[in-house]
Amino acid sequence: MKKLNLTWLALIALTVTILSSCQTGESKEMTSEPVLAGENMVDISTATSDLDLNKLNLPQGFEIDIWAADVPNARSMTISDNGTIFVGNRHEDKVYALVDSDSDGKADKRFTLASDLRMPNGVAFKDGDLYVAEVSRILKFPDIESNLGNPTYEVIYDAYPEEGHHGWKFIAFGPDGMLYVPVGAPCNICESEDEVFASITRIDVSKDNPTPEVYAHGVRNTVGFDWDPASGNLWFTDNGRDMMGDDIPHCELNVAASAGQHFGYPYWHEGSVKDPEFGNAGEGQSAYVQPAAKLGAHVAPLGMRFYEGLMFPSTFKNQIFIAKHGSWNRSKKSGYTVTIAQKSGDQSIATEEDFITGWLDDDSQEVWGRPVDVQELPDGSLLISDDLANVIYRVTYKG
Ligand SMILES: [Ca+2]
Ligand SMILES: [Ca+2]
Repeated sequence: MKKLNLTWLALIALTVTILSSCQTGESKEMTSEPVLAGENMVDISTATSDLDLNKLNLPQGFEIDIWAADVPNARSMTISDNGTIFVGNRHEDKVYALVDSDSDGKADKRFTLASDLRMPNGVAFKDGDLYVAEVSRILKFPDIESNLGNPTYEVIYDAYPEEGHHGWKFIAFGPDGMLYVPVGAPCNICESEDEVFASITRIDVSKDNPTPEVYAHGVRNTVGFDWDPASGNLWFTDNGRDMMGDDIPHCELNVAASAGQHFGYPYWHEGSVKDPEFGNAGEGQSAYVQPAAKLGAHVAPLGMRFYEGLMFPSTFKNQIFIAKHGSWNRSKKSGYTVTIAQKSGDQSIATEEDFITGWLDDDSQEVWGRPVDVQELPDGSLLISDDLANVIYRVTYKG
């Protein structure tokens, strides 16, 4: 017996040694973090939230409910061909996949696809693969739908700036098949020698060694964009500078009709307000693209999408839903709404009105929810992510 025990101990010791050395050797080469099937999934079908949705005001005929509870720091969203919703984080380090497997209008499975990422706010889906933007890296999760329980990723680009200030990203694929990736200004207000700051870049991720190019200049910090289904033009939100008082400058809704345009930052704000510090360093006002709409000062417009569904009344078709995250330093809070911006024909102007209010109590100044992104489901209902309440809402139209 004693001899057998010693043999077993020797075998165990040898196995541990081999495993340790393998792990040490592999960890230098690994670019992905495999998760065993099942370990990364949580059943959220019975997850509940104590939010009082009766506090929210919607137009006649619309209803709002919780689509997914318990989604920590729910930020930007994208949808797969199968209807899986992917959600990024800003203050947390994870990316989630949410699945409504029984099609009852509520998510029931939450997969954690990766952890330990740096502000993985941006998510985009193309040809079966999920792309995630951290601050300086673009990650690709190949064939993600087949690997929700066993996700791996590869780093396809790692040379975006490391600056954390406005470093979190919204990403999306354009009609040209390129991935559009903004790089925010690394400051409240500053002029940078590197043209990649305060820009929207695009990058061809189908290439082996993709290199980004600047598509739009003078964009302080966009955290949401989409392409007009009619014109193909890129529309994007932009967050205005701080420390010029409560009411200027406005945050913006912009249209980029072609590559190479300049949208004013840091020289001009909201199209017509010259920056007191940097204004004289730039061109005259007419050198810069005017915003399509002024959205209010400090309201923090983030996600925006053109509505292409059939569930809502036809007047909503091809109009723009905008999630306003809300002010952080205005003396009286503003934003904390979802709005609808109506285009004026093919022109690059729009008028805006409230679609959902009530997350902010104007009298008490208390806030219980902050909309981040909007995403249409195949049935035409609309999802809204909330990184304060840690939920995703679903808006339906009952008529
Ligand atoms: Ca379900
Ligand atoms: Ca501008």
